[in-house]
Amino acid sequence: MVVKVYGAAKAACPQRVLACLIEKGVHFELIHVDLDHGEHKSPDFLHRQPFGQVPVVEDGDFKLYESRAIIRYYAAKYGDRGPNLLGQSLEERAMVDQWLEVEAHNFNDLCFNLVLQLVILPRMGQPGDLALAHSCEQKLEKVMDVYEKRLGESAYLAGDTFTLADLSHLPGIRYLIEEAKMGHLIRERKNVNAWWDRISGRPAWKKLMDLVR
Ligand SMILES: N[C@@H](CCC(=O)N[C@@H](CS)C(=O)NCC(=O)O)C(=O)O
Repeated sequence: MVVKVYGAAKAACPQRVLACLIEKGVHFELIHVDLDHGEHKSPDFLHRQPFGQVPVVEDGDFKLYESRAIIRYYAAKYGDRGPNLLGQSLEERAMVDQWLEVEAHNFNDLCFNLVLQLVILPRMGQPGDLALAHSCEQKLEKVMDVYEKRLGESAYLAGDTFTLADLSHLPGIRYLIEEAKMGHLIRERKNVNAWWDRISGRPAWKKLMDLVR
């Protein structure tokens, strides 16, 4: 069964899902949703995702939205295939959940706002709010200090192996480094920098970047 992924290849949230599907060797078809022309707000699309956002997956009759729910689903569904992205013991799984929550609630909002103000709004011909971007950058410095300490204790966020907790950061950090020119947040921290090199060097992520570019 080919999984249908509705989204835009260049958007971060669909990339989170695509990275997971590639890690797990799941066949997918990407159905482009034209965000630039508001296709995600059309009645047809709202029928699939009532908040008008990508990604959405369709797997036979099963439909799911919210990128982190989707990656959890596929990591569990294909638990016996490819790398274990969820952790083995109850405690390992709880650590994966903890860092997935940190990504969603401590990291993502700041990262998204920085990219919005510095990249997306200017690209749409609107000035970004530089004061807001600066405040997000300052807050993200503090968040990354926590990551730096954590990654001094283990090679990956949830422990010794790559999991969804790491995978979930890939799209946002790539945006920060390559598009928002905020690479110093990563590069100036030894452990975070080594972790980024490890996770962005994975064949699945490189394959996705080849597809996207
Ligand atoms: N929490 C949602 C967020 C989805 C989201 O923000 N998607 C963005 C693309 S990365 C989008 O559709 N933006 C258009 C919009 O919000 O109008 C998820 O993780 O799936």
